[in-house]
Amino acid sequence: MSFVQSSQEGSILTLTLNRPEALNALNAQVLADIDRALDAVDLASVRCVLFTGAGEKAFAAGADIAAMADMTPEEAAAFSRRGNAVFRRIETLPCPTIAAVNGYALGGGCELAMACDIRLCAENAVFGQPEVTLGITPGFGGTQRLMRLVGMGRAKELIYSARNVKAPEALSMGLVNGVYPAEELLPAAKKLAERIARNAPLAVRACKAAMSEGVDLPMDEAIDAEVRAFSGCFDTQDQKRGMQAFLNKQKNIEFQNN
Ligand code: DAK
Repeated sequence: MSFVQSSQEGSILTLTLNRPEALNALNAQVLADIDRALDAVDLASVRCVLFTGAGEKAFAAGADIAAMADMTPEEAAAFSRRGNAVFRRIETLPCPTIAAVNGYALGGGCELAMACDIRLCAENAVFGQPEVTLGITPGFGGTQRLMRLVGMGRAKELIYSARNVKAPEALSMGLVNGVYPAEELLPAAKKLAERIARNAPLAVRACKAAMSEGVDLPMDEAIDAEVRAFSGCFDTQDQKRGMQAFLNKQKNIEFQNN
């Protein structure tokens, strides 16, 4: 049995953390199951991956505190490396990812959402990095990704104070891109995923690669990343399809992933 449910509709793959009795807390098995689900992503047919949580209360309430309570520093380092490796895989997945945050996204749950390209949330969502209240630091990328998303000052305030942020504030600081009534969250996330999936998939992936690579580079090197992404598109049939369709005034073109 897996703690991650995988279901594909068309080219949209939804991965649902499925451990609702512990608010989808991330233990070693959940991380291994996410890793396995990522192994199974077939980029020939998947154009966007959605992450969400089972149940009405939580996306993920963090790393599993019971599992961490008695870890030695060596075990903690291994757990952190493991979680970081899985989240980095999510972040570097070639196709776009969307977190549909349906409730608590605390600690590792917030970090999982931040490893995705785009975050949408339900009105009941709560974000936070409560680790310092437990005597630890964020361990799955929170000290690094939060400041990149909301700026250094806000990230430091939230991480040092362990203050939780509700959906409207998360929206105002750019941590999420949209807030929806709970029942409209998944449909909205799927609608966005479908809109992304209608575009040339290799071009979308090249945009992701250029932005992900460029964000930490000096501008001249970042622009080189864009030149590589842009020129690479001219090796694809989809560039020819897309431009010919425009020139022929043809609408609703189907891109082919090549
Ligand atoms: N871990 C394990 N179990 C959890 C959990 C968690 N993070 N969060 C909730 N649960 C479990 C509860 O223990 C409870 O289980 P039972 O008692 O029913 O068996 C069940 O889920 C329902 O939770 P509550 O009864 O507490 O539900 P409430 O609605 O009253 O409260 C809550 C919801 C989300 C406010 C509350 O559960 C809560 O505060 N949860 C903990 C949130 C939290 O502190 N999360 C951050 C975890 S720390 C690192 C690696 C990773 C990390 C750090 C370092 N290294 C190795 C360096 C990451 C750390 C974290 O994510």
